[in-house]
Amino acid sequence: MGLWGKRDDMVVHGREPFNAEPPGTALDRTAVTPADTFYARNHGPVPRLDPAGWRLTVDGLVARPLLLTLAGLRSGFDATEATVTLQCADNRRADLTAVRAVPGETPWGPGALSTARFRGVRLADVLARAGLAPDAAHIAFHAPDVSPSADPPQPYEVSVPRDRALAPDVLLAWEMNGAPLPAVHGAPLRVVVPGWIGARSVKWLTRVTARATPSDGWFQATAYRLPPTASAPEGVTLGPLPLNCAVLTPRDGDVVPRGPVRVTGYALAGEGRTVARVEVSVDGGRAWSRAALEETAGPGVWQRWRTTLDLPAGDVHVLARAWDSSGAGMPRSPAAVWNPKGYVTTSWPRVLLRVR
Ligand SMILES: Nc1nc2c(c(=O)[nH]1)N[C@H]1C(S)=C(S)[C@@H](COP(=O)(O)O)O[C@H]1N2
Ligand SMILES: [Mo]
Repeated sequence: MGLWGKRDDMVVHGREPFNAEPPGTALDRTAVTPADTFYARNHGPVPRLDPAGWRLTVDGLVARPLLLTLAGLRSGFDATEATVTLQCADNRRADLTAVRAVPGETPWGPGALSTARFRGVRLADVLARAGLAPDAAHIAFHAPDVSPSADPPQPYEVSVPRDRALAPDVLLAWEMNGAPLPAVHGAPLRVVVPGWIGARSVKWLTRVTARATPSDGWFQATAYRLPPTASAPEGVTLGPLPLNCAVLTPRDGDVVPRGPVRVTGYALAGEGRTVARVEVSVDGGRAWSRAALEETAGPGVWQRWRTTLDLPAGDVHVLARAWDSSGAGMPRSPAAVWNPKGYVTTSWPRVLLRVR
């Protein structure tokens, strides 16, 4: 077993803070990702919180501030369970760094996403108990892990707008795949915001604060933003995820034998949507064939796809593209979505296979 209970063949981008993604061959195997295979994205050292001494504070613009124990959360609210795909804004950054360097940021492959069954309570129920004030427009999530990469170094804190926080799919979860949350995934309690960048799903949650404005923490105000453009002079705070797809096996650069080759991958539509169609091309995008797509487990949950391609000898580029249930497709070129931090890659994936 590797670091933090992960499988030995994880692609480890950093040991401290611990950042790792599963290889495509492992991610591809099951619709729900086992805990030892689930990607890990951390900005600081993993805190070890004692579940017995842990408390959740709910404060800010509320009528009745709360101080909750884990037992109080479990017994005081209705528990619910959901299958959720988490995807980091860093997923597939390697495809952008191939266009132009993204200095200082890890070139994640297509494995910075995973799917689990989460069990917990609805954030909306907890906020209802506290009594949200009318001017509470944002809900901030605070954790004790101090990130040395933040400027200045500070604990992890981000927020989501009130409407998103109150939707019934946003959970405060203590269980993942039927077991207590592992330390590296946020024990004893984490936020789960389906369909939004993983950065909003705060681990090791200790405080929920209702505010009039977004969190002014570095991870909200500075990181996980797209820089200003002519049409968005303030920059854009990342929230909902766009449609994405990737090839998982074979891997980019693999040598494969001639003849039929099984190619697999995934597609993921954003919040509230499902994937309608995935297509694959081996001739640079002139001819396309439809891949077999796994049935959806619900909006925003990844769907795996597979196809068998008869490849000629030589170097072959496999391209993939997807459409979601609203009819939206993906931009072809990674250059079209390149940004200085390399966030939210959504262009057609392209892998090179050396057919011998
Ligand atoms: N407290 C805290 N929460 C956090 C982070 C963190 O560094 N600290 N990383 C965020 C990011 S960027 C992502 S993508 C997800 C990753 O969750 P995972 O490690 O369980 O896969 O957690 C989010 N929650
Ligand atoms: Mo992330």
